[in-house]
Amino acid sequence: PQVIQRLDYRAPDWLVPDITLEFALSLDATRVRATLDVERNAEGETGAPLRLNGDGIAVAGLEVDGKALNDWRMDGNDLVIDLSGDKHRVVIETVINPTANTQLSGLYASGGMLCTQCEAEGFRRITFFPDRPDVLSRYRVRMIADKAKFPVLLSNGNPVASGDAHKNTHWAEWHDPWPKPSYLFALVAGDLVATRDTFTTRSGRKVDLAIWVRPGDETRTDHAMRSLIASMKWDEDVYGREYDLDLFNIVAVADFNAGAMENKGLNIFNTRYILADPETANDGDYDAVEGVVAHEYFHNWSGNRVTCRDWFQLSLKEGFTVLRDQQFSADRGSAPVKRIEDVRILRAAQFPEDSGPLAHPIRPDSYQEISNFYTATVYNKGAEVIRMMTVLAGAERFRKGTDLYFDRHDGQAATCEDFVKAIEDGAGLDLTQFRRWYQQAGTPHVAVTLTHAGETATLTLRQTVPATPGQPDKQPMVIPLRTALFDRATGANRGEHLLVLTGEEQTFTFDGFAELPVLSINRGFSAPVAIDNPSSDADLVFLAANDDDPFARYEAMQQLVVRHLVAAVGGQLDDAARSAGRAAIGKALAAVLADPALDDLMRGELVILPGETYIAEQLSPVDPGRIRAEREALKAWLGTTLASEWKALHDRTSAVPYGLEAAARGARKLKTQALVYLAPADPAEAVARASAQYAAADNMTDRQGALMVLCGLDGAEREAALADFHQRFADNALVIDKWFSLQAGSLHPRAIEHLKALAKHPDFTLTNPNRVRALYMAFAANTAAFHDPSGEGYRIIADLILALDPINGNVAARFVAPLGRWRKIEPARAALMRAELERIAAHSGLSRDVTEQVGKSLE
Ligand code: HT7
Ligand code: ZN
Repeated sequence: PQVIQRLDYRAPDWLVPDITLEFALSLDATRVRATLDVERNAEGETGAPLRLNGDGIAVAGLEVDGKALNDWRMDGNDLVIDLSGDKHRVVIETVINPTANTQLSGLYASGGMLCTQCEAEGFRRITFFPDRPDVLSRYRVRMIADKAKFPVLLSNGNPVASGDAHKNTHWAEWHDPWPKPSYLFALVAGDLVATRDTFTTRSGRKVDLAIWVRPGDETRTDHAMRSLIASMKWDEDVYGREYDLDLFNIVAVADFNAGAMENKGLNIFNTRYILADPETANDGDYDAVEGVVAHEYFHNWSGNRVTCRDWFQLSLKEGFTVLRDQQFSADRGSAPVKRIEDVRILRAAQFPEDSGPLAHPIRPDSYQEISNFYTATVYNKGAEVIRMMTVLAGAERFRKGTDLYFDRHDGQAATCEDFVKAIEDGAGLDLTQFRRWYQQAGTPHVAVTLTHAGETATLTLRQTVPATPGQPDKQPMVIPLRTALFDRATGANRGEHLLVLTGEEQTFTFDGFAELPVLSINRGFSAPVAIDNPSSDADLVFLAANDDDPFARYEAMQQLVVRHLVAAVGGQLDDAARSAGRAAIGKALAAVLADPALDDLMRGELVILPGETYIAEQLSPVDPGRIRAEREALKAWLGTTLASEWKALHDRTSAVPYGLEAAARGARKLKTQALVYLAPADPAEAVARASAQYAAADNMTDRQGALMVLCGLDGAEREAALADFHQRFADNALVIDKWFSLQAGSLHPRAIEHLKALAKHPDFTLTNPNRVRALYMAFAANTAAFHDPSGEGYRIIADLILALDPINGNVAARFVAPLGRWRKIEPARAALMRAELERIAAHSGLSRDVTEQVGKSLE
């Protein structure tokens, strides 16, 4: 396979300052006429021919400077034209079939409408073009289409003109004044309705806002619109960034490979991240809509005005934009709870990636298929790396850095190095060693020892960065750790220190402690590292109840449980140690349940047990069956021991009426958590309460929570609730996705059997990515089912990959990672996992996406 190397970057030989695209749109034969004004790039290779990328398209006509041209050649997928001068006009015609485009990249059909997805390399499936992010063009787009089928015609920028044409057709012309790379081009044609609003920017520009959806869905766009308006205001207030067109359009489509796309002035969204109302969207869905709407809007500056020079720089826009959307959501709701959620995602998705065969730095060095690099590492670890810059610089100086970055690079295609340099210069930091975060993969581990002598506490920190594929030896990183020491006598801390670990080992001393203090380290999760913390269980119980940093409270609680479960799974606990461990956890949990100073949203975070993947990360080799068994056993013990507390909690929270405010949301979170603990302890009680919660539910959070608990248990109530849910929401695809997920991800011992039946359900289809993810991602994350000792779970996922790959290689490739973790799993299962990867690899005609992921997973 061809491997693209970061260091092979060369400036483009030709630029395309202007392009006009004319589309004669139809579902199965769209004609595209592209007029490219091309000019030689002084920085390119002298005399180089014009090389235009294509993918699955053919030349249906070609003119240069007004004359038909036959003297062109294909080099693989590239169209190559020898041009004598420095400036030419090249006109290319292609014909594409959007309905046949099941890959959902380029121009495709979704439920009778037409839409585009061009990032990363979809534009070349529409027309021949230098499809790379450092070629920026002004776009003029003319569309002609059947008026009844496609009454709405949208593209980037501003509408210029429109009118009726021959035989029931109409046309529209759009112009985008901002030069942009081809990956930001977008077009939508369909029968859509808009919810409208306006936003006036701080300099007084009135911007028309529209969210376009299929008729009937317009009642569920309010939350997205509110989120958009709040994002526009926030970016002005916090980053000084103002919107730069008179119009901002969002379109929601049901078939979409990712979450959403930041096309200039015309964001295209997965319906999942736009549509929300209390009956059909849970509280997490509301947060996701807010976060993704903000994320795409923020790209207007971090991604569009300043774009990426090449795809190795993806984290330049994605890491920074994730940080910005996280900061926005933190400001909108509870900042500590948002931080905990972000860390939970990082640990569940990014830590395993960083310790597996697909590990890569946030700025990768090579790729075969760039779509495989839209990863938790590039996005979430990328955000953590920039967050560390904010910790080192402080908010004010960091803002000086981002101002300088936007000033310096506005209108350019920039690199991660440009970003770091701007923060360095603007914030006045030396980030020389810090740059290693861009170069080295792997989650650093920090081993901690705290000793005490006389009046002095001595903290020793030792870092190791694990070897990752292609990077056997690592250099020490810059690790900023917000730290506090608590006085045992007073229970108070002496103020927070920012300890910056730069060497392999460093010692820090603290005077004035009469006895060994209690250590609170990596507060706020100031660095994306794993801390090997020696604190006793008693100290963790103390921190869980008393730390003044909310994240540290959560962390202490997690550590207490993780430590216990890791020992239990490893068979290291005798009866006495098991009882002592459980007692410590029970005590901490009881304190959390009783603490009147805690709000319910935060309480909800503190009572959630660490996830199975995070526990697995601490073990090697992993026996997933034992993790499930021990975690469930602990849950059952806590459910029994604190049974009256859980019942009282369920009663109290059930009395809180529905609302979107924090208190009501917190109550809903706890309501289902109470059932989660009661389920293994007292199934009959849990079934009765869950059925009542389901029946009384006036919102999706309560209904889905109750159904989730019922799904894991046997009985008529389970079947009745599932049937009711399906029938109630039969015409709502996003809710039916939940119905699939709940069953595939359930704790039920026959989850595999359920999955096999669901795969044959008439509502299941391989052509809709949301539906595929709903069923199979939930299943792959269901450790007991996926890791069934028979290997059936592995076979199911391998079969899925093989069936899905010809339809949608991009989505198929996402399912390789669960099988790729085989090296960390106990030998019997590992052999079965590896065999499935080999079975996939033996197939001919695999997509580049799946080939790369499977190849790396077997290396
Ligand atoms: N920038 C967007 C990336 C994206 C994408 C990538 C690969 C295949 C399909 C895709 N759809 C959107 C999303 C974002 O980060 O905002
Ligand atoms: Zn993004």
